[in-house]
Amino acid sequence: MFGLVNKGLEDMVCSQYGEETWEEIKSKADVEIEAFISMDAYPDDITYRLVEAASAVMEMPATDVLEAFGRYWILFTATEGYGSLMEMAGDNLPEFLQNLDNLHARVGLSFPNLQPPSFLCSELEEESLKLHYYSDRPGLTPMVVGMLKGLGEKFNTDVDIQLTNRKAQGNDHEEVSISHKPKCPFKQHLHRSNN
Ligand code: 1DX
Repeated sequence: MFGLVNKGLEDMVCSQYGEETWEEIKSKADVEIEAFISMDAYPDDITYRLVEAASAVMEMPATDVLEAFGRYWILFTATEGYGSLMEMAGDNLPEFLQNLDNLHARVGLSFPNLQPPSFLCSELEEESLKLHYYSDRPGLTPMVVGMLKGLGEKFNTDVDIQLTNRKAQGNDHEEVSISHKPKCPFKQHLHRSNN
């Protein structure tokens, strides 16, 4: 995965636990890279090892690390130069989710070895939708759940997430049922002036 992902994990750990903890995690993961470069591609294995080591050092399940990181990613990308990329994808949750493949296609123009997942929306209703998440990478659904919660925060929207049809149960992709309700419709756009 692109270094931006590993840097995001580093940023989250350092902000909550400090740099010593991050060094301990890298050491435990047998990762000898001093500084990740956002726009360089690294083996996925590095990211998985860092998450496993973070889980051990922070004494929390790897799924919790992934979910916390997914949530963090929404803020992190906005402050790492991808704020306008995120703004362009929409100003409410359903619009953003329907534009995620476009967002990845845009990044893929500059970085052809991006391996983006694919997100499809169905059963679009006023306050609910079904999200279909297709990925070649195993085990990252908790990160996507965290990203959905982070988007809820970004758009001042209450979000309820149910994993309805799992890959682990033989489905070829993950299906997520999402209920969403703006906390205050008139304030929904405040995030634009806040960052
Ligand atoms: F719900 O693969 C909200 O390396 C969501 O299954 C989900 O293949 C927002 F460094 C720049 C760069 C680069 C910008 F310059 C990525 F190259 C991408 C910024 C997406 C914001 C996908 C990261 C593929 C790396 C993947 C989980 C799970 C998608 C990570 C989150 C908005 C992004 O992201 C899986 C790779 C960006 C960039 C966003 C992703 C790769 C997402 C979301 N993905 C790289």
